Amino acid sequence: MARPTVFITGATSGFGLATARYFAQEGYALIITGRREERLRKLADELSQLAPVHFAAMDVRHIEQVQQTISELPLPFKNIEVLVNNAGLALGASSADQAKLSDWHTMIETNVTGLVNVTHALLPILKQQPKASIINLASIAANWAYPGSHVYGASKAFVAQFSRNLRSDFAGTGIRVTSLEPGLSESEFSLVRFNGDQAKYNAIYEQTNPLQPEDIAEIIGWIAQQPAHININSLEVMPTSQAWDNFKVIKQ
Ligand code: NDP
Ligand code: 8X3
Repeated sequence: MARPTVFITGATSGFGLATARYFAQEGYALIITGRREERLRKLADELSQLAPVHFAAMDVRHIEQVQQTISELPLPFKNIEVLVNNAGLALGASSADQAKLSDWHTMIETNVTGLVNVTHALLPILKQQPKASIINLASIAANWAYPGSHVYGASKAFVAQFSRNLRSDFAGTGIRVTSLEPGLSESEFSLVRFNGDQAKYNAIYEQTNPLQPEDIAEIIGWIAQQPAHININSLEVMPTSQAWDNFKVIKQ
């Protein structure tokens, strides 16, 4: 029997890379994507000992690249059962009035348009499977406001609501949909957010024992491997060191 295939966006780093390693161990065929082709090639070399791997460099913001990747899939990789919509980023954490408009546009184009591009392009394939999963990486920032989150959190709120709406459309079909909402997690995410500033990266994670990409990969694998009659609608996960703060009241 053909292996089930998982399609992962943003597999060059962090959650996506750990998820590729996880599914390779579980006997899936892998389609790994991202913009950094050299990293994809290296990961494909590593994982092809365990599983069939196809890699394609693509930018999720560009629908023609997404469509080309899908149209050029080799036959053994067409049986896509799991889509992990993981590619995404935050840029900056200053207050809204200090933020760059170009950063806002990049976050919307990647986290919203990119995720929508990949989902739309893969739905015809996912619909043909008796059992399929779309696992969307939202964030705790979708659910909770915090200073400096502005467009990042709003883009992830889109992901969470889009997931619920897809879930409504596909209720009773083979397609399950999940919004996965992690909190503080150690990855290149914070290097990207702080424009490569290692000191800021260190400050974010020090003494926090944050979630690791492998933690999230295992959760993604668990969601995908639920029996066909179970849909995990949403799942918020934080390290034990993280929790909510009080509402702030500004005395005037
Ligand atoms: P990383 O920065 O480690 O990984 C992000 C991945 O997204 C990279 O593989 C990157 O690949 C890819 N990516 C970014 N932009 C594009 C693009 N335009 N086209 C294709 N791929 C792209 O971050 P994480 O692994 O931590 O984050 C993964 C997801 O999880 C993101 O959506 C993030 O918002 C979300 N998340 C992260 C949390 C955290 O604290 N780390 C917490 C909650 C959610 P490349 O640069 O090669 O294209
Ligand atoms: C990333 C988690 O806390 O930086 O999605 O918003 S946080």
